[in-house]
Amino acid sequence: MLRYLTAGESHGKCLIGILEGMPSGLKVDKGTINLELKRRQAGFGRGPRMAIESDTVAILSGLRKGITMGSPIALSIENKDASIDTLPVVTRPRPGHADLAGVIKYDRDDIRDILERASARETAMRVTIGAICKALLDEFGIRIGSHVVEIGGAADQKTMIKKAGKCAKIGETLGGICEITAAAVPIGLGSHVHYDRRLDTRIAGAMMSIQAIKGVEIGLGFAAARLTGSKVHDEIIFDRKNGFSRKTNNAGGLEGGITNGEPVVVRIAMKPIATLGKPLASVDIRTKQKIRAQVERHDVCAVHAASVVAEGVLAFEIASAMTEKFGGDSMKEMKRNFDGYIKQVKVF
Ligand code: EPS
Repeated sequence: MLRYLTAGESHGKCLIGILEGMPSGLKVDKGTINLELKRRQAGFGRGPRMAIESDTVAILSGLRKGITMGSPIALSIENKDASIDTLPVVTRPRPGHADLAGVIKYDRDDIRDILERASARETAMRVTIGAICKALLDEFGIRIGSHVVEIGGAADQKTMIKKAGKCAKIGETLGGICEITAAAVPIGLGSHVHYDRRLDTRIAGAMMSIQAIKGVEIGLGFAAARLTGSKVHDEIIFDRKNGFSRKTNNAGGLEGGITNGEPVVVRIAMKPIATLGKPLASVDIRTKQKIRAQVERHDVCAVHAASVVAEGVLAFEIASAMTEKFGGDSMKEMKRNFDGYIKQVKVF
């Protein structure tokens, strides 16, 4: 079983992560993690913070000479902007953010206590953890990739960039859709036997946990509801060399909560960033007077970043399912179990 925790505020000292359950004997390259962190910081529409930070990871435990030992891996990313104690009090909740519900639930009188942790800055640590999971998956030939499908309803890059530029000028923000794929995933990860062992359950939940994600589809997703069965389900074929496969992949690689050997395909919908340059109506939590919402430094669009984050999140869920199926103590044991299973599948 793989699990992780993160800690850290957007403008606190640093972001922290602990990844537990990685098998021993896996090579982890810090440079590769840092490249993933750089990818997360890129894309058009990002705010001024990205010019301040140059996210790099410090690996504090769990590795010796760059190789995992089976012990928990402790990670940190320093915040260059660590101004949390001097930042102004926030009393005007932003619609769309955790501000209002959070400040009431946790009984604070400064919304900053909420927004600092709710911020998507936390995703830098999830990308770090995802990068280590990608290293594990790489050992089994599994590859994760993603692309931005739409931004603000536009599907071509020129229009996306134009829209983002226009939104920046008028104090607006944009969301979008990303598609994340895992290729060469073996048949049989996850299980049909119980709700919480279904891999699609876990993937959907994990995707929804990414800040600002409001929808998740696997394969055809919502479009499948508008078609007849014969147009949706993927016909089965067999040949001696490749075994069983499908003519199409409308199921997005998952049937009954189990991977079916086709690529796992996930789409996520991100809402527009909640901080608007031209803020919406709100109410001051102290005076209860009508007022415009808080304007913080912000991104206009962070869909490219979400795409990279979602890769990391998918990598974790698939790596976790892999360790469950093939054992997670050492790479040697895991590979032996994997190879034996693949042989078994080939002669089925
Ligand atoms: C982010 C850092 C933040 C924002 C963004 C994500 O930096 P700051 O708040 O200092 O400008 O750019 O946060 C949000 C989208 C949010 O709603 O808080 C990052 O590192 O990704």
